[in-house]
Amino acid sequence: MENTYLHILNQFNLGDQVKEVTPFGNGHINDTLKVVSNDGEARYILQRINHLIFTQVDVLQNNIHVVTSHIRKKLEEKGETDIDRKVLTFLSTKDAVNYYFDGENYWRVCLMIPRSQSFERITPELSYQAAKAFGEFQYMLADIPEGVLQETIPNFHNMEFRLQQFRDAVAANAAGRLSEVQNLVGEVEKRAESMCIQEQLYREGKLKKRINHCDTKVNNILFDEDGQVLCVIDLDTVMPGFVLSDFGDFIRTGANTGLEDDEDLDRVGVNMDIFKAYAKGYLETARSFLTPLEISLLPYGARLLTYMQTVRFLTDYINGDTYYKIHTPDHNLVRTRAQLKLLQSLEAAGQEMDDYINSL
Ligand code: ADP
Ligand code: GN1
Ligand code: MG
Repeated sequence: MENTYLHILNQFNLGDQVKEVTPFGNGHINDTLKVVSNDGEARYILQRINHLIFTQVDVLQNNIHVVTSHIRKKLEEKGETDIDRKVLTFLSTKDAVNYYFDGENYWRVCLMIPRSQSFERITPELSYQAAKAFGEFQYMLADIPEGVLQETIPNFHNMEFRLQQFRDAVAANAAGRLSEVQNLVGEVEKRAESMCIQEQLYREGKLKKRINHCDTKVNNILFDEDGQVLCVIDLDTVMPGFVLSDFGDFIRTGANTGLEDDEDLDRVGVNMDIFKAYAKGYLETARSFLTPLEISLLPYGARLLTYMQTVRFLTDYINGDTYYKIHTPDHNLVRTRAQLKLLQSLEAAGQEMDDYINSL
């Protein structure tokens, strides 16, 4: 084991001896490691925070503290049992701070939730359970007063802002890749106006902001041994935004019959069973606080988040891969094509999705 990990872990109030530290998870942004104690039990999760992306680590860690404390309090009020498995617990350092800066990198540690599992592959049942969990998550956080949670990445899911970044990238053509992506640029531009209606509705006072998770992948939920939801994890992007973010991003990631970076576009399409299970579960826990306009926009949200991801991957490709971790030189281009194919499939399924939402 690298000495640096030991040095970092020593800054926190761990309580037991560390045996090994191994990579865990497959996120595009932070580095996640599993910490095994001397008795062979995996007890902690160590994460290196990507501070080039989360530039205000204080803000980030404070948000997470607010969110986990708030959820813990709600669970206590409800008389829940086993609360330590239903909300994340972050450790403080010996200086009573909730992260450690080693002069170069920022680190945090949380308790590994015992007897938990996460899933990389989806089923309709998991989709339904995840939907209820993310709906409940939004519901529990709805009464955090405005201004308490900050945007950990400013304008994270603001489509107008993402388009501006995209257009800046096109204008700069920093990596000289523009000529090979002209048709993709056209696909983005032809949908641009119709994809910015949330910002417009917000300015008109017709849509409000709510606290969203903003990374609603199925692997950001922990389940117990019997497949029952324990808790929502990966809280870096919990922030105020539009409610479609969470619905849309789950459909984008969960209801894709292919991979996010599938090279074979024939595999990419919409799995309607996953969509339906998610819509049903989500409305069961979220209908009480959603407006009719928000409910009617849910299928649009699926298209919007897929479009936004298309724009973000393409922007990164044009910029020369400065944001997402890549595994091949054209990874962001492959991702862009796969997201665009998914978007086209979602567009084709739009009516069926609307009909289903109306039937619920
Ligand atoms: P990222 O997606 O940025 O890599 P996550 O916080 O989602 O980081 O962690 C990656 C994976 O590690 C999760 O999908 C889950 O399987 C596992 N994991 C993370 N935190 C915990 C925890 N506290 N207890 C158990 N497993 C965890
Ligand atoms: C990033 O960390 P990860 O892989 O869960 C990204 C999301 C994107 C996603 C694409 C902070 O999430 O917004 O949707 O990649 N997170 C950040 O899969 O940019
Ligand atoms: Mg994650």
